[in-house]
Amino acid sequence: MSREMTGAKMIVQALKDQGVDTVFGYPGGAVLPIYDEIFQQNDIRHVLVRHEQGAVHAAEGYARSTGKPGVALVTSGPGATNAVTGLTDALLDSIPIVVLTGQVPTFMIGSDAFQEADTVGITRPCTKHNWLVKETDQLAATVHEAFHVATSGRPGPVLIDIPKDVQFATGTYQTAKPSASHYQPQLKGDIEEITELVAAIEKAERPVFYTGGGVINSGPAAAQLLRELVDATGIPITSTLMGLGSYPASGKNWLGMLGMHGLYEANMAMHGCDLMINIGARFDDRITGRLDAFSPNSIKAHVDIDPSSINKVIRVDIPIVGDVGHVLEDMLTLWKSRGRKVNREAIAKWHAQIDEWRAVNCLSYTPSETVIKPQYALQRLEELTKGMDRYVTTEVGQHQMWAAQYLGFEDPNRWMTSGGLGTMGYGFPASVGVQMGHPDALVINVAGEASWLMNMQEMGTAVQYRLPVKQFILNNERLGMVRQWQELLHGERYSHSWSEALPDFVKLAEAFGAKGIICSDPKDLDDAIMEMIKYDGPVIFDCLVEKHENCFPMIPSGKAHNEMLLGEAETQGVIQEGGAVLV
Ligand SMILES: Cc1cc2nc3c(=O)[nH]c(=O)nc-3n(C[C@H](O)[C@H](O)[C@H](O)COP(=O)(O)OP(=O)(O)OC[C@H]3O[C@@H](n4cnc5c(N)ncnc54)[C@H](O)[C@@H]3O)c2cc1C
Ligand SMILES: Cc1ncc(C[n+]2csc(CCOP(=O)(O)OP(=O)(O)O)c2C)c(N)n1
Repeated sequence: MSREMTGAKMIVQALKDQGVDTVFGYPGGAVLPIYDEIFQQNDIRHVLVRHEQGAVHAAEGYARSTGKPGVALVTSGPGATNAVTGLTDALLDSIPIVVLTGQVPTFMIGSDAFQEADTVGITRPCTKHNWLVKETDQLAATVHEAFHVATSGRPGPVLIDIPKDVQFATGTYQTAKPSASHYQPQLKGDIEEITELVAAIEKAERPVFYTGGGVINSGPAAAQLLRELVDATGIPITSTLMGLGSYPASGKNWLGMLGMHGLYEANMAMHGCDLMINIGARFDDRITGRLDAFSPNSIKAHVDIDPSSINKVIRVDIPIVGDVGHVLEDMLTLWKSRGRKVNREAIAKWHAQIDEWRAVNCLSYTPSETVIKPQYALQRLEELTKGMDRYVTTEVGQHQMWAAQYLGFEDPNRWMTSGGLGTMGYGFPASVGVQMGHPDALVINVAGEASWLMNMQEMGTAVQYRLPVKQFILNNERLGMVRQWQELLHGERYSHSWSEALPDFVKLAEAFGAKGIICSDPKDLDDAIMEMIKYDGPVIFDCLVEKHENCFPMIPSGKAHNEMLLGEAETQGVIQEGGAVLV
């Protein structure tokens, strides 16, 4: 089907044809023709954010929680530059989003026109791909290609820069033809490599699954297949921050998160395993620690859809390029056809060893009756909300790590956090995006007060669209994660890591027309959390917590897995040097 229409109308039509129901955006001169078209239709909801960074993070939250691509629309110049942090965030975390930017008219490009910025130049390194469209006839096909690129293979952010004259001009609308794209990533893994991996699993005595965000990217069917394979083999499984929920936290083979602030048992299993099966993770430095000491005696397999991810950081013995879902399906078929063999005796011994590491109870902390410990706040939040239709976003810092440690995720797409870029200010707008995608769900942003203030303007968005997002702020009046590093690694010189002028969060909530709750006494915490959950509207919960609590376990940068600091467990003297357990 081809039809004549203006470029602006084409954009809106192409979004509809892509099944888009929500766009997060902020208008300006260079996108007014598109806003005019949005005004004249009812199929796509436009959410007016308060800052373009918020639009992109909201699109990320929407995308991660729904499995559909997120869409943001911003103007030229400052609109586009404000979107850069969100684009980079989505690139590092492999989140599929399509960002549309207005541009000055084609005949003015390069003339230092009002609100002109070289958007494709600026965003080239922080997008998976970007386009400047100079012909209205190319517009619809470019939008369709953009959705294909954003969502295929390793997902990521794409950007289309659209000059204003291209929006006004008339051209021919082209419908989507996905098969026409040159970009067709490999989905099926090499069956010989997969067979080699299955054979290695049969022989392994201390195997471990190391899973990551790629399982979530692949879709819910992949998480289901992963569960089947783990149950069928009985192999213990850990996950990165980005993969939480792929395997249920209540599952019997679950080791908890690994890495810098991961659980002792997960990191020790990675260190001591003889077969590491990486499914959709990228050997990030928060995981590997010191590279020459990383899991020294294991055979390593790596399943990843992005060939450039393989052997980038760690050389592997069994590389498999393909989509997690497809590869797991082939693994399961082979596993069943070969008679489902594992070395049961060795694996039982391996589990016994892991149980010893687990007995260290690395998440223990000193409780308090007078002050709310952040860990306690999250334990109570978990207890009072688990089983609910719950989605959690976070900001960045200690609270983020405690949330990963103390909240349990049973399903994929329920946990949205900024892992790769570590963007303070991500969580609140992301929660707005999640709530737009799941209007009836309980959406909680676990925040630190410093991160939260970075995009607090989105309170206006939450109130305007009646989004009942809960902002659960663990307020330590410190840049907690920075303060912790200064305490442990910089001789307790607390250089600029606290704020002397925090707002009254209850009054702030009220100023926006939302509800504010403050809690400082552990005895009041349950009631206050219940009040937050039950309130039908946006809430800022100011949870005043212990100011100098440290987040453990912790592998200091550049150290090996078996050199982790355990905090409480260590001071109780249960760990020997080298990681052996004394209990
Ligand atoms: C303060 C702070 C502390 C942190 N501490 C930790 C920590 O202790 N532990 C931790 O785990 N992380 C931690 N992180 C996060 C860390 O920085 C990385 O973001 C994270 O470890 C990367 O996760 P991942 O390996 O799963 O990769 P992702 O970034 O999720 O990448 C996914 C990988 O899967 C591949 N992939 C994508 N789609 C598919 C598909 N369909 N099929 C196959 N492959 C696919 C991609 O190519 C990529 O290689 C921390 C972050 C912050 C901000
Ligand atoms: C945009 C941005 N600036 C700076 C940092 C560095 N940084 C990481 S954690 C952190 C402190 C976060 O403080 P807060 O949000 O209060 O959380 P807490 O660690 O206290 O839980 C800082 C400054 C960052 N990650 N992102």
